[in-house]
Amino acid sequence: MLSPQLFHKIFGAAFFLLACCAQDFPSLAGNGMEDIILQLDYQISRLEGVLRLEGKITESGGKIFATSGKTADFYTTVQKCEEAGGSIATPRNQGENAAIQFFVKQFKKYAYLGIKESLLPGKFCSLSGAELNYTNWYSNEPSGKGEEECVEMYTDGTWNDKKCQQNRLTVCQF
Ligand code: MMA
Ligand code: CA
Repeated sequence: MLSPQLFHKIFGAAFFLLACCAQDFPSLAGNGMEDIILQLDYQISRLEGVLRLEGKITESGGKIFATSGKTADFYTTVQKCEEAGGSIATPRNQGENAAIQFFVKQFKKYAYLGIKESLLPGKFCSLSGAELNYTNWYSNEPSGKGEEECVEMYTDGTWNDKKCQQNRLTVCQF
């Protein structure tokens, strides 16, 4: 959760940025709430532009995926993503799957997904426990029969059930 301190800092930074930006665009420099929102929107899209250019974020249907470029086991990945205010990447459709696959190809490293085996071996659910509406298993996967509780994404975007202790690319969603 966003602590009041962090919230205050973010707003402080936002107003600082607003003041800077208003100098560059005097016509937009007003005191109204609409101007403030416009300025914030402008600053956010610039930051997103930089991150996209650097290959650090992708987007699908309003969801943003991001990587640190580092590898970690499944539980560390879940923790790192939560510490960043997001969650481990969990594709809900082909578009989101492709947005995650971009990093897997770019870094040539498989990534863990936010999907785990349920109490029924061979049945996989999202981390919230919800049924999967979309899957993209590699042929003859899942194959672990209760021995491979996590799911990794291959370079071609397909999925494999896998033990959770491997080092895989950290990809989070926001
Ligand atoms: C490995 C492991 C499994 C996967 C098979 C596919 C031998 O086990 O990655 O999760 O299903 O390879 O051959
Ligand atoms: Ca497997």
